[in-house]
Amino acid sequence: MNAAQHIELVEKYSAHNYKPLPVVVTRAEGVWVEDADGRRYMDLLAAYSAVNFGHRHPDLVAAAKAELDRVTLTSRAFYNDQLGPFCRGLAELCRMEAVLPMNTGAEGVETAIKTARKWGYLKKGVPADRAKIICCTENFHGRTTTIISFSTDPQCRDGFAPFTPGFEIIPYGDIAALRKAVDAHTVGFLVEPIQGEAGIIVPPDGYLRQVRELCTERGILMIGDEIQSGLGRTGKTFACEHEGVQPDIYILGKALGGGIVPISAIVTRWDIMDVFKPGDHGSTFGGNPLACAVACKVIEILSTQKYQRNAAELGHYLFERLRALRSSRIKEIRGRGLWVGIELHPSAGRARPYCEQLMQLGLLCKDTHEQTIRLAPPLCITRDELDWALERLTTVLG
Ligand code: IF1
Repeated sequence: MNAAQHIELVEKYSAHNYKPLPVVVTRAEGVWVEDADGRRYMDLLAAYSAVNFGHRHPDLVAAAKAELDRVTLTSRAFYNDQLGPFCRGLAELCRMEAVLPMNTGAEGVETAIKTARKWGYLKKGVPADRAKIICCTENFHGRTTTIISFSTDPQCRDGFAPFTPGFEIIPYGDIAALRKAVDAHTVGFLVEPIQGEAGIIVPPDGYLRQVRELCTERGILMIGDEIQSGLGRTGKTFACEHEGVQPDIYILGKALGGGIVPISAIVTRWDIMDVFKPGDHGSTFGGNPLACAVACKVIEILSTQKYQRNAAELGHYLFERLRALRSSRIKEIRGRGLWVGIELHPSAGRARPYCEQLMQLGLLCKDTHEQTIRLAPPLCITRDELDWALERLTTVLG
């Protein structure tokens, strides 16, 4: 089948959450993907930062293949030989003590919510059923019914009520609003260190440090959703590191599975994780040997700092070149490392047509919130490949 036939088949049988670009990927390697009509594109979305180390990273594929020949899934009713090394490696990477593996990012967020609530009741003495978690406007933490209960995006919420109570929304980046919202029933503050879906929104300098101090002072858990911002994307292993901050709970996902298998996790200290007794929580695939084998290799790669360094160096170069465009169409260029949001002036029109033009020139990127073009290449991108992309970005946006 050609691309048009594939698209027709998908449209006939599958709903999806947004209108994809008309590209049917059949092969992928590094930063490059090939479509059903044999066209080649550079992937500047990296599956929303799930493909941080490039498509089909050879070491990750090899780890998956080796495990496929041994064992792929056992229940958590007994152990497997990949789970321990994975949990140790991830705890050490996060400078924490305890890991609870799940599968999707949303499951990781749900697990963090359950952890914070139970910690509030057992350790903080919050009255039963009264736990409150504070979140931010324009947040994106996944699409389960509880998570969209605290979304401020009507499209994420419309038609899915009734919603889960126990959440309060405050403006992102506003430490005074957080100070005002914390009360005796507050158990946690769930925050993206940089907001992804909202358009790569970097908070004011010092915000994360102030959040850390306030959470410590008021005895609430700082819950860092690093599912998209983490694992090298911003030029450091975690986005919180840019302010020298460690949250009480990390939520990780996406790139943890190398873009090969879904795996997510919460990572924290035992004085928080020990609120769970065996049987309190779990999942069929959580901690499965195949995903853990790949994730172990991801953690090994991250420990070299190779991709964090590349994201920092080429991210700085990318920003410099984009800012040099001095394009009347561009209102703001935001982000950190190899994670960029290019917000267009309303007068320039919506971002989608620019993404379609870029696609015609061989670049795949995604618009968000109408006016912003998101760039998030795999962190393995070379300077020559980035120059290839910048030539095309200059043609379309210059
Ligand atoms: C879609 C957005 C990005 C996330 C953060 C949790 C999750 C995500 C910070 C949930 C997932 C994905 C989901 C995908 C598109 C994409 C996305 F546009 F939705 F918002 F990346 F910005 N926390 N983000 O970014 O993880 O359950 O998907 O594994 O749903 O449209 P998941």
